[in-house]
Amino acid sequence: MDPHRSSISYHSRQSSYKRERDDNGRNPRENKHFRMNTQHQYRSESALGQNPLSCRTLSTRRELYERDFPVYKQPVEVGCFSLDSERRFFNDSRQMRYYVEPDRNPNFNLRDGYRDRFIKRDDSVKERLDHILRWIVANKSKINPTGAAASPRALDVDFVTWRGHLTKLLTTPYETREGWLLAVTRFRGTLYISEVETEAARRERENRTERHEEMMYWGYKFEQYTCADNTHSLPDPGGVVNTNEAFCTVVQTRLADHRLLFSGEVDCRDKDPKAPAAPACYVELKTSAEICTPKQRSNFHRFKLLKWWAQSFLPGVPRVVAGFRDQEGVVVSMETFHISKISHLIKNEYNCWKPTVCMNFCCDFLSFVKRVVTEDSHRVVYLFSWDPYKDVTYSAHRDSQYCFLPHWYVEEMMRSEDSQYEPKA
Ligand code: 0WD
Ligand code: CA
Repeated sequence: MDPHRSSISYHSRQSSYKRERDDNGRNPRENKHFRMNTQHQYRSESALGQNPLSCRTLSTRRELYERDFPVYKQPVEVGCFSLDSERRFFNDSRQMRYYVEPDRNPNFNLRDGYRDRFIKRDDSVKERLDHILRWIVANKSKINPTGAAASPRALDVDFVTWRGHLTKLLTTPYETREGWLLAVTRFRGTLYISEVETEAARRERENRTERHEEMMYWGYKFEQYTCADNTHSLPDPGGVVNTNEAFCTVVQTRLADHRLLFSGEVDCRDKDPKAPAAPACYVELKTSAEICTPKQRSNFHRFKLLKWWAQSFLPGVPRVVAGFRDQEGVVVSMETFHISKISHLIKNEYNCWKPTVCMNFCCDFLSFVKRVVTEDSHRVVYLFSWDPYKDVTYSAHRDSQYCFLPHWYVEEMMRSEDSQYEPKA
């Protein structure tokens, strides 16, 4: 079955997605499209196969993405929202916290409170894009400032997703352990991307060791030692850590010709009222094992800094403050990493990751999604699947367990769109 001609639920085996070879005739549209930029032509062809408009898979091989850095517009914060201690949504910044710089050698005990002052979010509950969609419904005018007349679609963006999903895409060409599944629905012209937990991830989540569970707490405990609730208070390490609470920024930006709207959780902001506007005032907090050997330093550069860079670069968060901890969970030193300097830091690492490969892969993946996801319906999900050392493949599913746009969202968007065309009284 040809996935381009039919989006009726089908589930062919991977081999059937492989492109039909097309050695001679390409159609005139392709020639026109690819004559614009000869260099891009060859790169795209090698990433996508001989015939970019009909290929079924996308390669993740690094060397295919080593070209000029694509245009990535300065991300603009268009709003924010908060999730409270019971995971309730608020269209405001009530969960914003303020960074309080600790000593250089702070001796924070990250294990404190794990047993008696920790409320853990239920991570078996899948929230999909719901919080972002709630924000969109509450803020539609902010996304379409010129009014809907300028655009036939409900939202004036190409993609809506979580920042964390984009981070996974950026790091894919270098990922060797964890695959991913991304569900995509085209609805009123906009592509919504929502992660689906893989079987492997579910097994890992359900079989975490006690040590692993505790270590996941350490990152949140570090936030509690370094964040205050307002500009003139101090952190309260005696309080409860509740991982239901979150402050999320919503940003708009553009990657090449892809207009993106995404949200990401922000740990805290600079408390100086003269600090630059968001997202430039935001601070990402991290903990990491202390670095004692050259091998550990090299691994930190190769793996950790890649993830840290990708996550903060996307929303335009300029710095990561890291607490380095020992085996017992005590923070022994602090270091600030400026996102714009990370690529220099890793330059001496042999065969290291490259920001341009990350961004070009993400860009080509989004182009691939635009080409594949043609049927506009909240009832259809295209499932993109990737495992390390493999190509990206996809399947399409109608009225399936993968549908993720909630009824209240679909109805609200249809209602408001219809009302735009009502004659003015
Ligand atoms: O259910 C899921 N599979 C996911 C849910 C995956 C990714 C995100 N989310 C939700 C969470 O509800 C969270 O509130 O999105 C929100 C964060 O979105 P994001 O910023 O796009 O995600 P990401 O960049 O992966 O994570 C940012 C922070 C993490 O900080 P660290 O320093 O560890 O990277 O969000 C937190 C965590 O503090 N976080 C979560 N908190 C609760 N539950 C989760 C989660 N599943 N994932 C990340
Ligand atoms: Ca963090």
